[in-house]
Amino acid sequence: DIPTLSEWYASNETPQTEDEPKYNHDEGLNRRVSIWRGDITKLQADLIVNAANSSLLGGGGVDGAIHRAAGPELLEECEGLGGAETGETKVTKGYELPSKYVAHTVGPIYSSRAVDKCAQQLKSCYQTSLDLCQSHGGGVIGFSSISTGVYGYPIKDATEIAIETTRKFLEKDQSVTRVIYVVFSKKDEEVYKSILPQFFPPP
Ligand code: AR6
Repeated sequence: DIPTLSEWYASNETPQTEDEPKYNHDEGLNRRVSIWRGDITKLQADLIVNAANSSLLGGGGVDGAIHRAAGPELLEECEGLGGAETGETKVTKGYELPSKYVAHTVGPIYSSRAVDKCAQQLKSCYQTSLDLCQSHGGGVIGFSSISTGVYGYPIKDATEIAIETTRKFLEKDQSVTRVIYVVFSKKDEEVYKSILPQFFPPP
């Protein structure tokens, strides 16, 4: 049972924010967003988002974990996808995973000399994943923290992009009932917890 932001805010644990809220409070939206520290391959969602590479044929990190947990049929389907460009996303079934679908998105390899381009590509990863969740029936989507591992994207910047893209999407969409940000480390959890209240403020 993963608490929603709404439940988190209602608990005695007060969120610590450095900055002023960038959006208005919206209780309906706060009930559709969660953060969860754990292994995304254990999450039961309608669609989980894999931080893949452009081959879409697996790799290390969360990609390796998803392929191991989904079983060999996932790689077979991926072999038919023909890869993807940075910022692009392609969907497969989840096979042995508890989730129905996997959206394989290709995050940017971070470069401090191309910050704007990286930001635009990362935003596209989140946007296209949300769009694909919608077109596959909506429901619960679980995001991994795209590009913030091997690909080196600074966690705070990446988290802001993840959350702002989600906020804008949820305001217009009703089919995605829940967004779960899956974080792997305590440190990443703290970053998400400090940034979420700026985009989904408490009452
Ligand atoms: N569940 C949830 N999050 C995880 C898991 C897991 N089981 N394992 C790792 N993470 P990364 P990238 C977190 O490096 O930066 C692969 O080789 C991890 O702690 O997996 O987009 C691909 O094939 C980090 O916070 O993805 C590509 O070649 C986040 O997932 C390349 O790495 C993303 O880290 C993509 O690099």
